[in-house]
Amino acid sequence: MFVMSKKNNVQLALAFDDKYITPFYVLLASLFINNKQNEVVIHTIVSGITDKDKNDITTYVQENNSEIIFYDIDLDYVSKLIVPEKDENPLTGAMYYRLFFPFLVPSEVQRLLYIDVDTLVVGDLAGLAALDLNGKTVGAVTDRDMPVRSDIGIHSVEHYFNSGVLLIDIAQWKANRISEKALKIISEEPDLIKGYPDQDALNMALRNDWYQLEPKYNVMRLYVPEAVPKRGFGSFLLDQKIIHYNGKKPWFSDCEHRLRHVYQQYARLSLRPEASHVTNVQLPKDKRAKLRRSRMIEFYFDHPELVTVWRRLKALVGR
Ligand SMILES: [Mn+2]
Repeated sequence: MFVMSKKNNVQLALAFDDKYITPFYVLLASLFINNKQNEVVIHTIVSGITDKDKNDITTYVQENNSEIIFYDIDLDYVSKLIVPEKDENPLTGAMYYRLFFPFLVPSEVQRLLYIDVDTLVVGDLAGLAALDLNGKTVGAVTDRDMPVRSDIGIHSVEHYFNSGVLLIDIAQWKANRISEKALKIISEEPDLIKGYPDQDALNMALRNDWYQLEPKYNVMRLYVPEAVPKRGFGSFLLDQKIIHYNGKKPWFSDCEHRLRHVYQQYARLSLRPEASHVTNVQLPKDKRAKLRRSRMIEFYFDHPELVTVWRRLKALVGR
């Protein structure tokens, strides 16, 4: 007799404001396409969208056999927290929403997987949701893009994590008062914040208390092997779980993430196919040159036959 196996349960947390509703839809498309075998519950904090938007989202989630819960937080409180200006990657107060989930989710939720909405879920998340954290409060991936922060006791690149994917042990997070500590740093010691405020503060609050996840759970710009040609990405992607467009976003022409085209693919499969459009960005001269250089390197790796041509040319010239 065929017995239906019990579906694996994945408790996800997503937070965004109205500026990110389109990438949110693209993320949902990628999530549902790759997690049909799981029972997915989506815990959501959102601001600036209409009730109709919420209804549309709920309908879409239910059509995909999943559940979504919206939570309200004190937006006045959040609006008082600092939001540093970063011209290349504009920040909003929504980055702080992640700190509130542990107090909002139902008590039966023990494990919560928070992911940014500038991500795509390209694999099955069941394994991650059930991963052993070796007694640590969160699981996260090292962020190699950030400078070493010896001033806050983080002496190696390895020991600073990216806050875009956080596997959270709820009970331990609450017991160790991680949100309280992070919020205190943000509001009382703003001089310690050098990079992304939520991420810096969480790295301080969770120092030596996070479990290093494999890069496939948060595939940032620097984690994509440059030398893999684009046509070889199919097999590379099979092993990845979450792509994170940290830095420049894939809907802008100056995105440097090697997997930016994957966003366009999922956008076309989403309820917002127009999201596959890439907006052209006018860059200052120096940045234009830098981007052109990085595109040329990609072109070189995408066309391995060029290597042969290049060698032959050099041989002809005789040097
Ligand atoms: Mn992000």
